[in-house]
Amino acid sequence: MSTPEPPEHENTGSSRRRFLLGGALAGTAGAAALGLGGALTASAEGTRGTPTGHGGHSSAHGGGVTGPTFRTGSTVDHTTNGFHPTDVLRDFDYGRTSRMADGRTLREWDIYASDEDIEIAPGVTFPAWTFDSRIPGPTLRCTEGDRLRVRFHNGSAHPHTMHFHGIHPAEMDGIPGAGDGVIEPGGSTVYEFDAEPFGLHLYHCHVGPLAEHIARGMYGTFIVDPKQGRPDADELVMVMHGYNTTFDGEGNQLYAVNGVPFHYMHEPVRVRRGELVRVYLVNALEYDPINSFHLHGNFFDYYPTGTRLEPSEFTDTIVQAQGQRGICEMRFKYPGQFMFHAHKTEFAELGWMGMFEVVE
Ligand SMILES: [Cu+2]
Repeated sequence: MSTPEPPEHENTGSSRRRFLLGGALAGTAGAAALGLGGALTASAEGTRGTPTGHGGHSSAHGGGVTGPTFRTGSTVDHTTNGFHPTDVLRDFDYGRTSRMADGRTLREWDIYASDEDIEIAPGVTFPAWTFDSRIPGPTLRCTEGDRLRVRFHNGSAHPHTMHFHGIHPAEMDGIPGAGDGVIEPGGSTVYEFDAEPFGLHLYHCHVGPLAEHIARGMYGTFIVDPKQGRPDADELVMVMHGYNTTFDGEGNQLYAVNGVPFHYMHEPVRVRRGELVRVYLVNALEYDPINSFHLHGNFFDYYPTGTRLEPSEFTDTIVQAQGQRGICEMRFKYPGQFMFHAHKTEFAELGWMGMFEVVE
């Protein structure tokens, strides 16, 4: 069976505070956006000549065989950001639970949209629009057949919604013109529906211009566990995405998993040799048609969308278009460090790479 459910999750005060502050912060977002291209350049200049640790040729632009200079070495300020990508990996939000008259489980969440300046590379802040002040938004988790009630509060200066993938009534679809439609700044609504089908899904804002609302950071993982559970495993969430720091809608300048480019190069994902590792892999990347996941030194079972209990493939590389997702299950035979990255090498070199550290 799946890992036992932890005690009831409590929404932190910080989400609420940020909700209240959202309107006040919004005024600075535009100015930050305008300065971002310069900031990225300034960051590269600032690290010119910094040793990169591999002893290879390092060009003036921090490239060469070592890639960007922030791939190794300096990191972002996670405390100021208010979330940490290592914690995001295993942070499952089961909501507040109660029993309904018919015996089913009711799960309730309060989710807050807010505008946040997030440091995505050393010295580079991105004016993000977020769910619960983080990128990606919280991983909402339930069991098939549960009743779900999501109260959405818009503390951002922009209109937003929450659109869930899954099977639900039209008025709960979280798009303009359906149910409460677009939720204006300061407004709120309730999305309520049953959890189906079991599998790995996602949610995201569905307000136009849709590409920008998603690219700004408004997406998260939505896991519906099968009633019978899945075998015990060390479970990890990885949301693939990008940052279009120039806001031109032409591709992305940085790529990441769980909010910060290169993060798992600085802090490898620690797993145990021989233990089943289950990665819930979601592609939320905007502006590029496909993304991919490649694992070194190992193969994995792949369950597309997680809606079947039998894998479709045993492989070391999969591709996902935007909105596609799937479960990767692996066991590491050998200890040591093993890379994982987009096999679109351009994305890897711009941040979408990391390491597993396999320990005994
Ligand atoms: Cu939005």
